[in-house]
Amino acid sequence: MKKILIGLGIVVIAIVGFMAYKMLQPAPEGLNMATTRPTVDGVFVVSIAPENPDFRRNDLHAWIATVKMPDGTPVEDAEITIDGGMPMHGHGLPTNPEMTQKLGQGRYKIDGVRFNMGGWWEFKLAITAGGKSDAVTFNLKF
Ligand SMILES: [Cu+2]
Repeated sequence: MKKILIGLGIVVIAIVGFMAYKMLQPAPEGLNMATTRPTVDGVFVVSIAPENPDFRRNDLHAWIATVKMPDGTPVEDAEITIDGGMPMHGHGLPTNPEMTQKLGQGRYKIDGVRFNMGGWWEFKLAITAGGKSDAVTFNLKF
């Protein structure tokens, strides 16, 4: 019985240690931090910016995504779904952000965003417009 408990203790310490190690790893070098990027297949060019640049970690806040064609034409009537998370922690976004408003000129409001931890986040947008779908992943650090 004692041996089993010691064994269990070792396993727990190993798991906690591994998680702490993963959490404390710095983000990989050379991450592309651009906030304007072409989508994976080059269908759209997307820019993102927080609606209020002074938001603080843990604030529930909004982002504005601007979707254009590669020639700069704004993309209207796009549908956008949002995903993301912290790759080094193995968890997703703490909320389910949604595109709530089409602001015109290719601009879309994404509500319900919250980053609850410091570190490297991926912010992923899947975009459908004009019968075409493509996706883009932004890297963010807080
Ligand atoms: Cu995390």
